[in-house]
Order: sequence, then structure tokens, then C-alpha cells
Amino acid sequence: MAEKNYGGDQIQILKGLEAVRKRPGMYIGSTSGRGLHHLVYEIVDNSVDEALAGYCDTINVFINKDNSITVTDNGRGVPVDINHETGRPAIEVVYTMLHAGGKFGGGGYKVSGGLHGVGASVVNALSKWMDVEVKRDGHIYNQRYERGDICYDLRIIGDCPKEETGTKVTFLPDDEIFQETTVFEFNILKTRLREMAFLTKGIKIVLTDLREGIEQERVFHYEGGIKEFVEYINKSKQPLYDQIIYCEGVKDNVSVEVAFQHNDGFNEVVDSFVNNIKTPEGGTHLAGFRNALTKTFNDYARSNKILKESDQGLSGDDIREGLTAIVSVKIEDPQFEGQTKQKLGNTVARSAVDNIVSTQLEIFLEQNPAVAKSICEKSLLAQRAREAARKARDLTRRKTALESTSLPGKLADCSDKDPKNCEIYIVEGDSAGGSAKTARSRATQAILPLRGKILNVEKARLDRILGNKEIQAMITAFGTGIHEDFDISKLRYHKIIIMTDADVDGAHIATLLLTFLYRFMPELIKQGHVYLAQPPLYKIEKNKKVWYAYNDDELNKIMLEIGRDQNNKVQRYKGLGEMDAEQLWETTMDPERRILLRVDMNEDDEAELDVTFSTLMGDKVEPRREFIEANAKFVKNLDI
Ligand code: 0RA
Repeated sequence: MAEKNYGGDQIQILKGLEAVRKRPGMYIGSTSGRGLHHLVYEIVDNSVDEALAGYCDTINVFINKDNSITVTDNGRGVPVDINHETGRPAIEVVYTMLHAGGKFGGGGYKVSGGLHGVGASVVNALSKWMDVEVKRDGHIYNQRYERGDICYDLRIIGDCPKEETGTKVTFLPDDEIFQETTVFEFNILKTRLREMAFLTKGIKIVLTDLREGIEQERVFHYEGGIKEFVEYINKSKQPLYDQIIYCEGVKDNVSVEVAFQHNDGFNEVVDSFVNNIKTPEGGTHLAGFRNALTKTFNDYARSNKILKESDQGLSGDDIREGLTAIVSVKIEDPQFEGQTKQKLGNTVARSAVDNIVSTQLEIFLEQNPAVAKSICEKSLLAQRAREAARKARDLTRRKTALESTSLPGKLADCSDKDPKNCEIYIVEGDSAGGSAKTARSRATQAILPLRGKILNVEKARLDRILGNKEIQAMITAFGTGIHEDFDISKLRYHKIIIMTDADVDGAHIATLLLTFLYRFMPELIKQGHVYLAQPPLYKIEKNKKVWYAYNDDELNKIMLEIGRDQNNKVQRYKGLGEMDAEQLWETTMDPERRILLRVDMNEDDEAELDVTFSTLMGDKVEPRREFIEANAKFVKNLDI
């Protein structure tokens, strides 16, 4: 790199980016895979801002062969003229100076905030190299950086037609910073870029993977914006009515967009966004939406005599049963609160959303009485079911209060009382349960056998779910309670291990169990307490020696090693029940030898997970078949 005489400004620049390299977590949240992918979102955000300003309609994202990323847009191109505060080209300022809140250059209104919006210079600081190319005024400009250092002054490397403008940024994440992984995952980028496209109607985002052997491309382009987002989430569900209800407007400088539709299921999926960034903990915008919904539907139900004067009002939960909604606001100076700074705090967002949704929803309901009626009727059913469920739950609570040990009868508990040491095996079938009880290490391993298929919680209402014996057994055994009662400090086993047959039925039961855990105790999955046992598929015997193979590849490998021979005995296990206790212990339960898969869940992506579960467990066959074909890996590894 060329030697340079640094002036005062330059030293400031270096200090700024050095701080980013010293404490990357402060700027991008973490240096894990999650932080790595945030680099891409940060650069794409800048192009999306250019689209929001009305100058750009297409963004391309390439995962290059060397795992670097290229983002191009057809906007105006980052300005190249001299910035007066610094005496340097504006583009250099954008990519090398730290900008609080992501505003650059002054004048422009950049809405990004939250974890992103830290600016392109942070990505530069955390990249081994970054290369920017801008087409503007008939020239192609270029500058390159290494770990944030400028390699050469901005230069012109060619010419182009005057009307051709845009920005192209290529960067390679620094493996000194991202020590866990520098490999981008197509599916993670795909989900976030799809979300960005839904949130910015009309924009076209193309993701292309150029890496050897896994070349693929996806195009995201939604003229309907968040209306299509709701349609997408509901695609495997049965909508309650055809329309997507949509409200939009600007109030007190807050731009509001809300879209929703009910389905005939019971889950609520409401995702909220501020400046295109997801707010998993909600905040004022979400509160405003919920308030408007509850108030408007109660008013409607009362004035149309669906609720009589003496009737109890509908609760928010009742109205939101089976609701899929997207709430998206854009606000100039978002304030984030809460431990993870993911909760919007600006009170102005509450009144803006409340106001816009109340006014427009009231009109919609007057104009669409059939839709209004079906939502009110569903809410009334929900109200009754909730009442029944409350009674059922009160009953179980009272039981626990009376009897101190009300653990399920089928549970063979372990003797150690420290949850950290304890594991519980949820075992398919009584016979496998029996072997597991004999095989287990009594001190630390508890066994809960379940009979046959468990209830599909996607298709049942709360009162029926809570009345189900197998589900009750799991809830009492785990000790944590569910939903709003959930308390992880009461968890009785730090490992919950699902052990099912290594066949299609076993995979189905495991999926049913995971669905239950995901809907009722998602924290168990988020905090890494849920595992899948991996029983072997084959046992191979030769000269009194024994091998186990967990898949066909392994079987072939073992056969190659020991040589194919008439004396080899290969047994294919059809189910756990075919193994005796000793075999079960050796292959699947002995902590020293077993393989466990930890069930993982990408927290950035709850809407996508909802889609996954409702696709796998819902009513419609066609989306499920498509999903299974497209995600054979998911089904095989149950890798959520
Ligand atoms: C004109 C003016 C400004 C920025 C851009 C164009 C611009 C920036 C980016 C980043 C990625 N692609 C882009 N395309 C255009 C300055 C606006 C301001 O000062 O806030």
C-alpha cells in the first residue's frame, strides 16, 4: 500500500475505524455468522434508501466464488464531489468515516436505524478489502480499501453513457474479525432480502450465488409490498376471507403501513418493522396497532349488536387469534429500548399507527360487513375457548398446589435434582420407552414414553391441546409452564431429547413435538435445550465385532473398511423397539458415545419459521409437498 502523509482528518478516520475493529460487536451486534450476514444487509440498506428516495429500482446481490459479496444498484451513484467539511470526495467520506446513526453527507434523510444503519464504513473496517465503483456523469470512479485503509485516491477507471448511473460495492469479510465463519449462507441472505423486498414495494432485489457447484438465483419483486408479505405468510393456511386489509398514511412525520388477514388457525403472527428493520420485541408502533384493532372491533361488534350490552368485551387476544399482520413504520429518529434495543420507544409512533388504523379499519368494516362479521364470530369463538382453557388450566394449577409431586405416572424420573445435570428423553412408543428405562443412567436421565402420534397443535384449539394427556405429561415434566406462565428457571432438565425411530413416521412425530415446543415454549429452543437423538440405521457384525451406521454413506464406508464377506451380518433397524436396552444405550443414549443434534432456530426469522411449521403441519397438501421437495435437508435433519 502506498505511503501517505496523513492530515488531522485522516488520523481521525483511522481512529474511528480502528475502534470498529477493536470492538466489532458494538457496531454489528456480534462477530458470529449473524454479524457476518449483517455486513450484507448494511450495504443493501444503503441501496434501499436510494430506492426509497425514488432513484433506484433494482438491486443485485452476488455471492462471489471467493465468498466476497458484490452489491450493485441503479441509483444516482454515491456522490464523488469534494465534501467541504473534510476536503475529501464524498464517496471516501461515506466509506471511511464513522457516522453516528448512519447519516452521511448531510441534507439526505436516511431512515435506517437499530442494529443496522451503522454505515458502510463499518463494513469497510471489518473487510479484508473493499472495492467501490460508481457510475456518474459519464465516468466510472473507483476506490479500494484494505481493512478500512485507503489504497489509493478516488480515480476514474473508464467512461460510460451519461444516463448510466449506479453504485457497485464489493467486499471480503476479514477472517481476523469473523473467526467463527466467513462463509455466507444463501438461505439466510435469501430470507432477509425477500423481507426487504416485501417492505419496499416495487423494488427488485436479485440474489445470485456464483459459488462453484451451488450456483442459484432468486428474484424478489413485489408490487403489492407488505400485502404480498401477508399473503406469503398465509399461503399454507386457509384465509378467513379473501381480502388483505391494508391501511397506510403519514401522521406527525411517521409513515405507517399495516396489512393483515385472518386465517382459520389459532396462531398470531404479527411482525413489526421500523425503517425496514424488524423489531422482535415490538414497541409503540405495535401497541398502537393492537389498541386500534381491539377498540375498532369492539366498537363495531357493539354497534352492530354482535355483542350485547351485557356481554363481556372481546380481548385483544381473541381478536388476534389466527391473525397474520405486518406493521411497518418509518420514522426519522427511532429510539430503541429494552435489553437488546429492539423495542421501539417513540410515543409518536403509537398515536400515529393507532390513529391511521382506527380510522381506515372502521371504514373498511362498514364497507365489508361479511368480513367484519366473520372476524367478530371467530373472536367470539376464541373468547369461549379461552374461557374453557382458563378453567382447564386453573384446574391443573390447583392440582399442583395440592399435591407437591404431581409428575406424570409414565415418567421415570432421574434421581439427581440439579437440572444442569439432568436430561429427559421423550420416547416414541411404550416398548422403546421400556428399553430406554432399562438402558438409562438413572441418576441423570429421565424417560417419558409417549403413545403414538401426538396431537398436532397447529390444528387444535387451546382447550383441546391442554386437555391432551401426552401434552399435559410433557408440560408437568418440564416444569416451566407455557406461554405467559413460562418460566425457564423452573426447567427440570437442561437437555430435552426427542428420540424417535429413524423413519418417516419417526420424523413426523419429531416434527409434531418440535411444533408443540416451538408454539408453547419457544425459549427452550432459543436457549438450546432441545435435542434430537440419532439412533443408528444399521448394525454390522463380523467375527464378534460390532459396528453401527447412522446412514447409508456410513454403512458403505464400514463395508469398504471391513470388506464384503459372507460372514458379515447386517441388520437394518426398523425402529427403536428392535434394539435391546444395551444396544440402545451404546448407540443412542450413552453421553460418551451418542450423537445429539441440537435444534437451532434463527431468531431473525420467526415469520419464516411460522411459515415452515404451518407448511409442514397445516391443512394444505400442495405447499407441503413443494416444501418437502425443496427442503429435503430440513426433513432429514429437522434442522430448523
Ligand atoms: C446522492 C446523494 C447521496 C447519496 C446517494 C446519491 C447514494 C448513496 C448510495 C449508497 C448506495 N447506493 C447509493 N446511491 C446513491 C447523499 C445523500 C445524503 O447525503 O444523505
